[in-house]
This record gives sequence, structure tokens and C-alpha cells, in this order.
Amino acid sequence: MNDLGQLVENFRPPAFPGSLFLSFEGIEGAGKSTQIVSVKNYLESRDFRVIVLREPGGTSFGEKLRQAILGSKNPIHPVSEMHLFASSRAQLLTEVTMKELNVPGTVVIYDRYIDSSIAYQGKGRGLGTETILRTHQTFPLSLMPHKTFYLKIDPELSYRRQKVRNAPKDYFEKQGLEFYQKLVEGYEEALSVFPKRICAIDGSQGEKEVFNQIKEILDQLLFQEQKEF
Ligand code: T5A
Repeated sequence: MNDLGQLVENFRPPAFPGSLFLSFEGIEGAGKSTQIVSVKNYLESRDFRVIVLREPGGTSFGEKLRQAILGSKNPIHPVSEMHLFASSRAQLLTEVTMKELNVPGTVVIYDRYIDSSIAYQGKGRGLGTETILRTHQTFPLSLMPHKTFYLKIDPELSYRRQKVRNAPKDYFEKQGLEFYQKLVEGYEEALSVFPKRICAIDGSQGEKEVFNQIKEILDQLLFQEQKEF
């Protein structure tokens, strides 16, 4: 087993019987927030208790970090960036996520998690996947979602959707096409490192088509006889 393979062995889903940890990933405008709303409604209709959290953020400390990063007018060093996201993540895991997952029948849904760090800081900023994984190998950062939905779109579609939305651009939305291309490569790398956890879904389809594919995977995960969680 190579170094990366050994590192990956450290990462595990949390052991809370009857609860599920999910994350959504993708570049800006991939449709994560849109799909999370539909998934929450669906799971609630099936009697699950659903908690939606976003990264960076979700705690008072994390929201301050979110403001500091996304509102920054000056460049942040890639190593600082990586640690800021990881700090927000560790706080959210201990302050909120683990407590919520301890209630059976709960589904915690994250809007972005470690794969964003692999894509943005690992590939986009050039730190490399191994550096990101090493930073996350200590508990609680070593906790992994049971399943991650990666909504895959190309940078051109991302730009088109951002334009339609017409909101002020944050720290990362100001980056050029080349940076976004690197993010897509970063997500492909995350997929190759965690092929069982991450499901890639074509995010350029209509909202309903994307949801139906997610629902099919969720149904297998939640209602099959041999539950993996
Ligand atoms: N970051 C984060 C890191 O660099 N490292 C890290 O470790 C972490 C955790 C967070 C930023 O921080 C960076 C990455 C990010 O740059 P954010 O504000 O949370 O920033 O931004 P995003 O997560 O990128 O949020 P977006 O709103 O841009 O993207 P979404 O949630 O993927 O997209 P959504 O659902 O809001 O949809 C965008 C638009 O497209 C339409 C929607 O109606 C909306 O107008 N749309 C569709 N249109 C057609 N067909 C579909 N299937 C559609 N789905 C959505």
C-alpha cells in the first residue's frame, strides 16, 4: 500500500447507529444548495430528522471564519486557507455534528466538506491531496461522511449560473476559468482516492433529473436490508 492508501485508511464514518452523515460537493453553481433542499424534504417525508449545515460556518466561530475568508480583500496564503477551513470544520464536528448524529434517525447533511479542501486548497492552490489528508488525519477531522454527492458541472456552466444569479462575487468567485478547471481536476482526484464514498452525478441535467439520481442512491443506502451504517 502506498502512502496515500495508508492515509486513507484513517478516515472513517462516525459510529452512531441509525444516523447518517451526507455531504454535497461541486464547484460554484453546481446545484448543491438546490438539491439539499429537495433531499431534506424527501427525508423528512420518510420520517428522518434532518440537520443541514454549511462549510465554512455552522457555529459562531465558524461563521466568523467564513466572513474572514470569503470577505477577504487581500490574498490569503494557501496554508492559512487550508487551516482556516479545517478549524471551522473541527469546530462544527464537535460542537454540532457529533451531538446531532448521536440521536438515532438523524441525517446530517453538509453543504461542502473535506473534498472542497482537496479541490480548492489541494489542487486549486497546489498544496496537493496528501497535504490535505495529513492535516485531516487527527480526530475529529478524520470523520468521513457515509456518502458524498459530487454534482459535476464544467467551469463554463458554473460561470453561466453565477451570472444569472447576479450576486456580488466572493473570494473564490473572483478566480478565473483556469482555477475552476483545476477544481474539476481536484474533485476527480478526490473521486479516485475515495471511490466508494463519492458518487459523481451529472449536475448539468435538470433539477428533477439530478434529484432522482440522488434519491435512488439514498433509497439503496437507507432502505436496503444490509444497512452499512
Ligand atoms: N471552500 C469551502 C474551500 O475553498 N475549501 C473548503 O474546505 C470549503 C469547505 C464557500 C466557498 O468556500 C470554498 C468553496 C467556495 O468557494 P459558498 O458560499 O458556500 O462558498 O458557495 P457555494 O457552495 O459554491 O454555493 P453556490 O450557491 O455558488 O453553489 P451551489 O449551492 O452548488 O448552487 P445553487 O444550488 O445555489 O445553484 C446555483 C444557481 O443555479 C441554479 C439555481 O437555481 C441557482 O440560481 N440551478 C440550476 N439551474 C439549472 N439546472 C439545475 N440542475 C440547477 N441547479 C441549480
